[in-house]
Amino acid sequence: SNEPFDLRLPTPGCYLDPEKAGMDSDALFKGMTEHLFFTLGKLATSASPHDLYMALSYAVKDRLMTRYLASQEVIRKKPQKTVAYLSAEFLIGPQLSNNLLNLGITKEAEDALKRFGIESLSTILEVEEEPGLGNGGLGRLAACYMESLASLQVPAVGYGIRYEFGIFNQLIRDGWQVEVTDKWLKGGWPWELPQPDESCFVGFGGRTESYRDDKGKYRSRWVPSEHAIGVPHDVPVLGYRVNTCDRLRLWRADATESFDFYAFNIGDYYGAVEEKVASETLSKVLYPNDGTDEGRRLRLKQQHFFVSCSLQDMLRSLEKRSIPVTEFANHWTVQLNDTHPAIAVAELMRLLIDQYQIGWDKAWNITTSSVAYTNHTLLPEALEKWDLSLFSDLLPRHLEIIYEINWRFLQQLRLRYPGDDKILQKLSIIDEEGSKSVRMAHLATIGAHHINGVAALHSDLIKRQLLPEFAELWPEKFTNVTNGVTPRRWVALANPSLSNLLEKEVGPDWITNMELLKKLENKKDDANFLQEFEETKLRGKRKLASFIHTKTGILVDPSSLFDVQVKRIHQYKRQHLNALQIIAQYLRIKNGTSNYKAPRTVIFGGKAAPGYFMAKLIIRFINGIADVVNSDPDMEGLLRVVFLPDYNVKLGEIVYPATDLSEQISTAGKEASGTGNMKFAMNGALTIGTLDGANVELRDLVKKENFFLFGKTESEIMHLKNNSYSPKTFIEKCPELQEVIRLIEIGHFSNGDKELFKPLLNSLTGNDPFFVMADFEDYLNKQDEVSNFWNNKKAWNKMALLNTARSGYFSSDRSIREYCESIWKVSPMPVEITCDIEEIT
Ligand code: T68
Repeated sequence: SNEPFDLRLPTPGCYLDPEKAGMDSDALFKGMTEHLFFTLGKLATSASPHDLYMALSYAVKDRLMTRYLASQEVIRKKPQKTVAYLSAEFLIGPQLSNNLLNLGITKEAEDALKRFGIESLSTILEVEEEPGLGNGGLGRLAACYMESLASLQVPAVGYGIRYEFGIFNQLIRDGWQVEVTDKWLKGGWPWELPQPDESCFVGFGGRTESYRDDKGKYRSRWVPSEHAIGVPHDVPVLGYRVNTCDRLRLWRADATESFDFYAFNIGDYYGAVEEKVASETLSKVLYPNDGTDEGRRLRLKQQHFFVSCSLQDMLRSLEKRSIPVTEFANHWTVQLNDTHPAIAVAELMRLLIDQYQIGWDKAWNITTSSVAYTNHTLLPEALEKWDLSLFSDLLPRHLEIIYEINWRFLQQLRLRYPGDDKILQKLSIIDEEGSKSVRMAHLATIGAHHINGVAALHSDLIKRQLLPEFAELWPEKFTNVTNGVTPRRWVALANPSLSNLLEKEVGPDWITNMELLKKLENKKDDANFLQEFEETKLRGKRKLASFIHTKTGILVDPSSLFDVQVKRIHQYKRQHLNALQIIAQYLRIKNGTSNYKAPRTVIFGGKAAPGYFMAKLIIRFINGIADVVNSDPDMEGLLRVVFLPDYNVKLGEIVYPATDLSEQISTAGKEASGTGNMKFAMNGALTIGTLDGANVELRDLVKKENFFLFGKTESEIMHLKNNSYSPKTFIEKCPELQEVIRLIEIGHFSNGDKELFKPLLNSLTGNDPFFVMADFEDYLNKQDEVSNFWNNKKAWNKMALLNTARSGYFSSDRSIREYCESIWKVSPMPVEITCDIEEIT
C-alpha cells in the first residue's frame, strides 16, 4: 500500500470515428478512469457507487456528443422543418440505462464496471436520481415523444423549464402522505450541458407605450419593469440505434444583475438582493398540481418565461442561418403540450410585430401556420384561466395583443352568426363573467392550425362537449392522436426477461416495430411458450416483492395475483372504488362466504397534490385498510394490501413488468387517455377497466374477451347526471356495499375513529361526484370473474400474451408518425457521420 500511485492515463480515442468511437469496454473503462480522476477528483480505489455512476455517465455522455453535434449540424446545414415541443413538464426518468440501450453498449458498460469490482450494472443504475420535472401523464408523454422523435430521426427540440426542485418526494407517515422537497441536483447531474452563451432576456410587468417608428408610423411597445435571464441547459436525447440525437432545452432563470446597484448605492441592501431572489425563484419549483388550476402569479411567470426564451431561441436560429423570420413556419412547427405554453400565441405575435416590425396579418399568418395545440383534459377545474388584473399587471403588451386577436376573431363570428351575442360571449378569449379572465384554451384554439385530443373518445368529447362551437366553426382543425409510450423504456429496459423472449420469438426489430409482436399470436395455444411467458412475469413479480419488502416491510407472495393501480391520486381515477372493493373481499373472507381461490396482492402507488384534501384522505384510507388486512391472520395467504410510497418513473419500471391485473377504473369520460394502461398491456397485464380514455381503443385491439370491462359508459354517466343521480338508490340495491360502508363508519379501518373517513363517506353517499356507488356492484362482479380466470392459468396466460401481441399500436413511434404526417408535416432526416473531422466541425 506504500507503492506510488500510477498516474499514467490512456490517450483519448478518436471520438469522431463511428467505428472506433470508443464504444468497446476498454474505451469505456478508460473514459471512466479519466472522469473519476479529472472530473470528479477521485481515485478508482476509493470510488463510491455514486462516483462510478457519475464517471460512467460522463463517459456515456461523451459518447453521445458526436451524434448530438452531428444532429445539430444537419439542421444548420440543410435547413428543414424542426419540431419544437413546448411543455412545462418533461418527466424524463433515469438517463444512464436509456442511453446505454440506445447506444447499444449495455454489455460493454457491464464489462467496464467489472474492472472496478462492480458485478452488476443495476447497483450503479440504482443510485441515479431521476429528475422529477413533471407531475404525471402529461410530463411523461412529453418524454416518450422526445425519445420517439429521435428514434424516428426527426429533428426536434423539447423546450421546458429546468426546475431546481421537481415533484416532491412522498413519504408515508402514520398512513398520511408527507411531502419532502426533491433535491434532485444535490449530487450533481451529469446529463446536461449549460449554454450560458445562448441565454435570453425575458421581461415582466411595466407598461406599454406608443411611439412613432422611422417611417412615422405609430407603434406600440412594451416597457417591462423587471427582467429575468433564461440560461439554457441542454440534455441530449438519443434515438434508438440511430445517429439522431435531439435536444431537450431546459431554461434556468437567473437574475439580470447579481445586485441592483442603484438600490445598493442608496443603502438598501435587502432591496437589492430581493430582485435577484425573485427572478431566480422563477425556475425554483414545479407546481405539484395535476388537473387543478391554481391560478398563481408565479405560474404564469414561469409559463411566459420559458415560452419567451424558447421562441426567441427559434427566431435566433433563423437569423444565424440568414433565413428571414417570415419563413418561420417553414422551419419550425410549434406544439403546445396543453395550454401551459399557450401564451406562445401572443408572444410570437409580439416578437414578430414589435421586434421584427412585421405587419399584423403576416404575423398572424406565421403564427397560425406554425402553432398546434394538444388538449389533455376536459375537467373544468383544470382549464387554465388567468385573472385579467393579474394578466395586465404581468403581461400588459400581451393583453393588448390578445384583445386585438379576440376583436378580429369576434368580427369573424359576427359575420357568421349575425345577432347571436351568446355565441360571442361563449367563444371570446375573455371570460366576462364574475372577475374577468383570459381563457387560455380559447387563445390556443384560435391561434392553432390543429387541436388534438389524446385518445379517440377524448377527441370526440372535445368536439361534442368542450369546444363544440369551435369545432363547428373549424371542423378541419380538430383531430385525434391517440397517446403512445416508448417500448424502449417501458419494455426493453423495464422488462429484460420479456424482451429476451420477444427477441427469440420475433427477432430484435420489435423494439422499433411493435406491430411485429402480432406474430406472437401463433403461440397463443403453445403450452411451453405460455409457460416461458409466465416465467418472465414471475421474475418481475419476485423483484417487486423484494422491493415491497425493503420499502414497507410487508411480505407478499409472488405467486399471488398482483393487482395494481399506479397513477396520481384523484377522485376521478377512483382509487377509492378499488379500496371499497378490497373491503368487500375482506368481509367475504371474514364471513366465510368467500369462494376466494385467487390469493391477491393489491398494490397502489401515486402522489396526491399537496392541497387536495380528498386525495390525501384516500391515501390514508388505503393505508388504514392495509393495516387491518395485513395484520389479520384470517387474511394470510389470501389478501395483502400495499401502498408503495413515492411512485415515480424508476418505480414504474419495476411495477409494470410485475403486474397481472391493471386497474383502469376512472369514471367514463374523465380520463383523457391514460398511458399506464398501455405500459401494463405491453408487459402482459390484463386490464379491468371502464370505457374511458384509451381503454376504449385498447379493448378494441386486444378484443373484448381479453379485457375485463365494467361500469357505466360516458353517455350513461351523462344520463345519470342529468337525471338527478342519487347514490342512495345504488347503495340500497346492494347489501354488500351497505356492509362495507357500515364497517368504515364504525371506525374499523381507523382504530375506532369514526370521524376520520367521514368526509370521504359523506362525499360517496352524498352527491358522489364520480359515480363510485353507481359502478360498485358491476366492478365487484367483474373482480370475481377476474379471480375465476386466474385459477385457469393457461387461459390467463393466453389472454396476457394476446395483450402483449396486440399492444403495438400504443408505441409512441406510431403516435409521433401521426403527428409528423397529419399535423407537423415533417419528415425524418437521417444523420450521417463520417470519420473526417472537417465534415463535422
Ligand atoms: C394527463 N394529464 C391526462 N396533466 O390526465 C391523462 N395538468 O389522461 C393523459 O394520458 C396524459 O395527460 C397524457 O396525455 C396530466 O397529466 C397534468 O399533469 C397537469 C399538470 C399541470 C397542470 C394540469
